[in-house]
Amino acid sequence: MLTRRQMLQASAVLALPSLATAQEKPAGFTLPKLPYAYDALEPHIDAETMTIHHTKHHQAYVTNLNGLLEKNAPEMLKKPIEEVLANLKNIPEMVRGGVRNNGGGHWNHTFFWNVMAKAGGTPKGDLLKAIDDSFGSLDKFKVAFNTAAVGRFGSGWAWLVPGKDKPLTVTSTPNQDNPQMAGGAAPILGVDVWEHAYYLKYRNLRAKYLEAFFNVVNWDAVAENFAKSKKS
Ligand code: MN3
Repeated sequence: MLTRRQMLQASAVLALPSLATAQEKPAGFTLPKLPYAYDALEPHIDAETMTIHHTKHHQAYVTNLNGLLEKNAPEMLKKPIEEVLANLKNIPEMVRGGVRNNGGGHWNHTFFWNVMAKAGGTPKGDLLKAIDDSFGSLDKFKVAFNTAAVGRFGSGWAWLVPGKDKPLTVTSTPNQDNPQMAGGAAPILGVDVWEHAYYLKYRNLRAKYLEAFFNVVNWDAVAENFAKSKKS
């Protein structure tokens, strides 16, 4: 005879979905929906910039990535984007640069949309402690981050990443590269410093855009990314 407890345990096991039939990702990449409305980040990031950035720029990376892979490495269309970027050496050399730029663009923008929110809040708990331990204070972190972002010549990104000597460190990458593509850890926060991210509202004033960006950082999402980075 099974006890009531054993019966409950048995039914709990039976209720689990079978991993063996886990669905494969459909072939091809798609533009993810923004997690908020196009005007949600106003006045800091304007609706027109967000609309063009998402529906034109990000869409173009997705369309170009699919086109390049369909013709040159169709098996990669079913892989997660992280796997495509980690295996660029397997992409035919003639299109490797294109897959790098458009695949990186797809990953970076998907990440970027998710680290912003209308009511950004402030860092707390473990994340705030890690920022304090690494930079001295939240304000000093912002200076370090914005220095990296302003100092990125031409187009690229600035990132907050888990560090080796300190819990967190700041870095930047050119074009649509990101820290993982350079063999590093996944970032927990990033900012797009291509002119298309700010030119309509801030013109050439990248520093003004960065100042505004800190009003819409989704610190809960950053904290979640930080917690994940400590598990991996
Ligand atoms: Mn962009």
